[in-house]
Amino acid sequence: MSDIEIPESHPRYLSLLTRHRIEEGVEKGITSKQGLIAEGRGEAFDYLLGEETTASADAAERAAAAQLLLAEHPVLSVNGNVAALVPGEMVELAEAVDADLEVNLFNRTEERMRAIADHLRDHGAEDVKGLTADGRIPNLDHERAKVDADGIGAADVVLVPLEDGDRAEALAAMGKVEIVVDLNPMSRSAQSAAIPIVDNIIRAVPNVTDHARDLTDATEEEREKIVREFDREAALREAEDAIRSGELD
Ligand code: PTJ
Repeated sequence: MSDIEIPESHPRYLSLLTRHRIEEGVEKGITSKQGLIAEGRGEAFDYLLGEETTASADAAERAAAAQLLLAEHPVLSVNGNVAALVPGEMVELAEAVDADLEVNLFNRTEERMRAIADHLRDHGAEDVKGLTADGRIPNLDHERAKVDADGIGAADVVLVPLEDGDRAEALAAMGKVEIVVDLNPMSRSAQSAAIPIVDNIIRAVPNVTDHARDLTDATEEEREKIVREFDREAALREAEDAIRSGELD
């Protein structure tokens, strides 16, 4: 048993756990009501992908780990869904790749910003960025453009899970190397990413951390080779093919 009263052997365990966490996120003021809708959309794609990490998603997760380890200033962006679903896992990933955590919301309110920062601290985060909001993403309206100048503003590599398409495109246009986690390979976020991870965030984040730990002793050349050999077009195509054909690898 985990944090819900359902045995882990239940065939829909992961889906039920995910729903439970999102519901709890809304109750705690962390997740927006729109987050419930986003989760439903994600679940539909996950169902079509067999609710497991495909070989191509695993390759993207390894490339993401290598890219984060190569970065000068990596930042992991956290929204209301991510905070509800994988708070401790995001803190662990930040530690494994020495990245900053920054709260960055589509529907920004000061209350939710604070609640999410507190929630991350409760899960072991020491420093949480996002509340200073002294930087801007160009070409977005005021509230949606806010970032920390020394966080996402100064980052060279950004992990943006479950991101809105406009903001994903605007961040990519700023020249950031963008790693996106999104179960919809056709979304503008996935399409604008240097490394699109088409997988459930619940599986993706711990797997990126495992790869990062595995690559701790790898040389810079080895990490660069993994990033270079990752084929984003093929990853997107394979995910879309799996969804459309119903044939999983
Ligand atoms: O907390 P906020 O205010 O920043 O808002 C967050 C949401 C997610 C509500 C906001 O960014 C939003 O509306 O996003 P969209 O446009 O609905 O996009 C979310 C994308 O994430 C969709 O393509 C979903 O398929 C995908 N998604 C949903 N749940 C998961 C997921 N991808 C991976 N894992 C999931 N669990």
